[in-house]
Amino acid sequence: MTGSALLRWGLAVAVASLAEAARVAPPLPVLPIPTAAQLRWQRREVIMFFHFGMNTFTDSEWGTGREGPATFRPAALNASQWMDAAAAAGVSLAILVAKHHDGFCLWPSAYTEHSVSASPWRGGRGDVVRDFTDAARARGVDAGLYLSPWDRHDERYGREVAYNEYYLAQLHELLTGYGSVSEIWFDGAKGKNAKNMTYHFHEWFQTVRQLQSSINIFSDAGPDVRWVGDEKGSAGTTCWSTVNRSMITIGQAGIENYLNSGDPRGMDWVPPECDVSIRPGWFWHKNETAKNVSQLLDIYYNSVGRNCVLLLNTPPNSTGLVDDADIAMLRKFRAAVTTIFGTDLAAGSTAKASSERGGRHGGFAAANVLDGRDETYWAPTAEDGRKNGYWIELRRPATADGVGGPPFNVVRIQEHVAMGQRVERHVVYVDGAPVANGTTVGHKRLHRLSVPVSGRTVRIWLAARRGTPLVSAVGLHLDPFVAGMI
Ligand code: FUL
Repeated sequence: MTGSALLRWGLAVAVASLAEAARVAPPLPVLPIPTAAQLRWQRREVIMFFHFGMNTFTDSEWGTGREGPATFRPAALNASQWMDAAAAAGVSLAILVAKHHDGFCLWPSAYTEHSVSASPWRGGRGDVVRDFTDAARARGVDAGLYLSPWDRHDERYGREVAYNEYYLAQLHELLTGYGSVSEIWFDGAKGKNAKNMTYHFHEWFQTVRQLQSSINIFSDAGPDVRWVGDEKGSAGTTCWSTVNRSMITIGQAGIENYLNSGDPRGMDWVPPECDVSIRPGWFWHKNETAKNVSQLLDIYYNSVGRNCVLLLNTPPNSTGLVDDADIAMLRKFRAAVTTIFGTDLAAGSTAKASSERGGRHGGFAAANVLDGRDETYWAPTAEDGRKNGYWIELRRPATADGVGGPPFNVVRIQEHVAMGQRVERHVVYVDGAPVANGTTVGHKRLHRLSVPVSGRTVRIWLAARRGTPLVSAVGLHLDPFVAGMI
């Protein structure tokens, strides 16, 4: 063979083997898995709540239902100013309480006279839901709505069919009149002495789905998003996105622990949302003030850092505006989160793992945990776990002193939850010494270390799991607020 013939032959062989090297398929999911809408919701991480209504004017949390509509008179309601608060917090979804337990409707419902239409506000021609949804849309924020099942005003409450029909008619108004609604909140709360009444959740939920196909339905029991079981913004240190919905009765006490931790044997994907107010109350009260940055960061770590979405409430005041001080606090909170997570001290590291599905170039390499994308992930081979167990390790570039990488005190681990939640127990080692351990990981697990550590290698040991673990990210951060540096 001449030299050029040899070259042509060599090229032909190379092209043929390239064509033959079909890609290794992704592993099978571990059921249950999230819907597209649930995944979108999960990736929002922080969303906002606006409690505003009759209680804002009566200095109460639970109105009696006997308040006169004339009491509702915000002098300068401006929903686009509320969106300044949403922008300060950097959220992409905001939920408005359209009707709280007192039954007063913030939109001109055709099915009751107890609404903004009967109030002096804007001569009875105002519609807070309209202002809110318009303002949100104008700022690129998605809108959600809360419609309290418990209604202390309406005389139909207690007459099962009549009230369920009324409630459903209001759902129709809210879900057909205001464009796309991303989340609807069904609150299980009800006073001890309230009339005994069965809510027709099945009818309500199916109607919601018919009217808004990509909405997420929140209640104690989902079906899409569940309550976390407390109002402190704190999930369990073990927190599964899965539960068995059949174990949960909406509004029933005693299920809080189950909701807080979820269920590793759960057949339903219903991840938790942590609702908490920036102030002591859900509604605005003159003498209350916002939590400080360190309290808000604790809440962030205990919610977002434990596989949840944080639903943070900032109540507008009786003028119809969010207090400037609250907006300033949201801005500080956001800035703190950016300070901590805006810099990844794992950047520039190399990654290796106990094995890589399809090899180093098979699409599931260890390096995927460093690429900043949710869609890519590290997957081990199926046989891996039988040998040394599953682990992934970052090797960091040396600092000038050659001793270790820059110090960090937060370790971030993220599972590729689109394929199911798998990790049951994990340990974090720095240069061979354990620095943190925990149970579940889920969409995001944040470990705060009591003191910053340096080190060349960070290894995540996945000690127990349902199926092979799939990890989409590992990050290292320095939180100056923990270390008392700020
Ligand atoms: C609770 C309600 O009773 C509170 O007033 C508030 O709306 C909170 C978000 O849910 O169950």
